Amino acid sequence: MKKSVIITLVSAISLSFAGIASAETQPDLLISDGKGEPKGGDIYGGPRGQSIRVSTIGSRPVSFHVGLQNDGDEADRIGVRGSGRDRKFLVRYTSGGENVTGQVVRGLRLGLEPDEAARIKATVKATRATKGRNARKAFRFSAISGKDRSKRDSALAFVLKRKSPGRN
Ligand SMILES: [Ca+2]
Repeated sequence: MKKSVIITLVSAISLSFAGIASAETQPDLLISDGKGEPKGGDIYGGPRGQSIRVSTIGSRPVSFHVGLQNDGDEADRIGVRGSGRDRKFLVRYTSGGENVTGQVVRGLRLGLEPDEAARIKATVKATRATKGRNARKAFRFSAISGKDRSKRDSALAFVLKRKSPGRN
C-alpha cells in the first residue's frame, strides 16, 4: 500500500518535469551595423560570434541596431538591457522612433510571441571629453527569458572614435 503511493507520487513528479522540459524558451539577440548581415542569429550565450565594430570620426554620431527575437516555442516576456552613457560616449536608444534610452539602460521587458522580433536602434556620439583623442567603448547587451532565467543571450558593439584632423 505504502509502496504504491510512492510510485504514484514519483510518476506524477516525472510527468510534471517532462511538461516543463517540453516548453522551450530562448531569447536571441542579434547585432548589426546596418550594412552587412546581422550577427548572432541562432547563437546563444556569450558575445562570441555576436559582436560588431563600428567607427566614427570626431563628434559624428554613429548608429547600429540590436535585434531581439523569441526563439522559444511559446510567448515570453524577455528582459533586455544595454550599456548607458559614460564620460567618453553618449548613447540614445530608439524603438519605432520612440526614445527608449532610460528603459534600455535600466532594463526593460518585452513580451514577444514565438518568432516575433523587436529592434532597437543605438546612436552613439563621442563627448567633448575625448576631444583631440581616440577613444573606444564596448556597448554590451543582454537578454534573459522571463520563463527560464537560465536562458540568456548577449551581444556586443565595439565603438571606436578616431580624432578628426580638425578640432575633435
Ligand atoms: Ca544571438
